[in-house]
Amino acid sequence: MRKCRMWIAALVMGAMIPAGTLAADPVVSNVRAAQRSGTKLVDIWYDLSHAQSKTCTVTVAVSTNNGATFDLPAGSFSGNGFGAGIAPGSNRQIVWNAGADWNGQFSSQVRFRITADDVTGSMALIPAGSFAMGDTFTEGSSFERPVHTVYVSAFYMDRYEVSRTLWDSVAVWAASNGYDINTNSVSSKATNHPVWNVTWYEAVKWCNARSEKEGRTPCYYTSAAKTTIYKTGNVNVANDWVHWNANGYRLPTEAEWEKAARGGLSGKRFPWSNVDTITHSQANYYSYWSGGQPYYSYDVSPTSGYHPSYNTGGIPYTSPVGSFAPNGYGLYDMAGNVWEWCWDWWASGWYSNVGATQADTPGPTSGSSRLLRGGGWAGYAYYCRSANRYSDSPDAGPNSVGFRCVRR
Ligand SMILES: [Ca+2]
Repeated sequence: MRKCRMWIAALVMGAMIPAGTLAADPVVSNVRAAQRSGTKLVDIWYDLSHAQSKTCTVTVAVSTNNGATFDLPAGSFSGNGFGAGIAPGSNRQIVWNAGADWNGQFSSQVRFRITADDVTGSMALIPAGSFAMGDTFTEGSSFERPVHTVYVSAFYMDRYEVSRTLWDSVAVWAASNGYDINTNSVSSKATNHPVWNVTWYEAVKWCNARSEKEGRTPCYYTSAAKTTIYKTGNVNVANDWVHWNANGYRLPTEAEWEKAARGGLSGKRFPWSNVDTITHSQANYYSYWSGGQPYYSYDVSPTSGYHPSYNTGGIPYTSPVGSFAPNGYGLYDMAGNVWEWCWDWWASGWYSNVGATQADTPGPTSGSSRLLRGGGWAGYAYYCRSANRYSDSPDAGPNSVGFRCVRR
């Protein structure tokens, strides 16, 4: 008979320093870990240095196979050495609640990878973890339910919708490097406004061009063999034609988008934390009124119709990207301004499918339209809810749809 054993043996691996580390990159060293006696908590310590003394965002990945892959969907981390704003120094501490993530397990093959990132620019780190996806208010369409738990690995997301300036900076390169997109492929109201008139196909090709321009590995290919980079035409790239773990840019999956929009909060209607209502000081949307008052109880705009500050100069009434306060992850315009293309095929009953709860789910394997999220300048408050789902044909380029990118 097998005796009761310690449920886990926590061992250690050293710091993960990415290939091509630059002199100014943060350095993690002296990683140690041990299970706290009598508990299901694991203490992880490390030293952090940075040539320019920058604070870093620190994340943890867990391997259960001696570091071959970091396969455990763990997200229950805390401590003064975890998360954003970690200052360089010795003996930074992370506490892993392994009982929450991996209860009852025993292994001598556990390894931890500590990553410190000093990125403070145009992308925000969305930490790994599970979240409740869907309509917790039971007020949206039936396809926003059931609410289900999804684990999403850590990723970076553009803080802003892709602006005309950003589009052009990549599109100039793309046009001379084999892509059939260019600076004239899309429309915009001004250089600091989001692009629109962008199809799903164009957005995906632009992601690849942005990757190649920066020397990153593209994510999208024209077959499962992943030998030919997707650069031209309208190709319905399949889930298994995507190099999901490449370091290049791609569209967010629907699950990534909703986790990011919620900003680390749960059970909130919108991306902000203080209230479950929306008004024009928070987002660029259309306040739909009926009988002299807003139609939706959670819409508290004092004026009906389009956003009064941006209802000028002909449609679309977009606003400059980042015109409103960011959410808890530092992301702007996750409600309103332009709808944002996501990766996934649309399927109305998807949330009842077992695949919807798979870690890092890429969504259905087939369909005829692709997901849109977040509402837009012409959309009602209803569509700005973080749980709302919409879709359009991938070859459509409406005047209220744009996108933003994510990457590993
Ligand atoms: Ca938006």
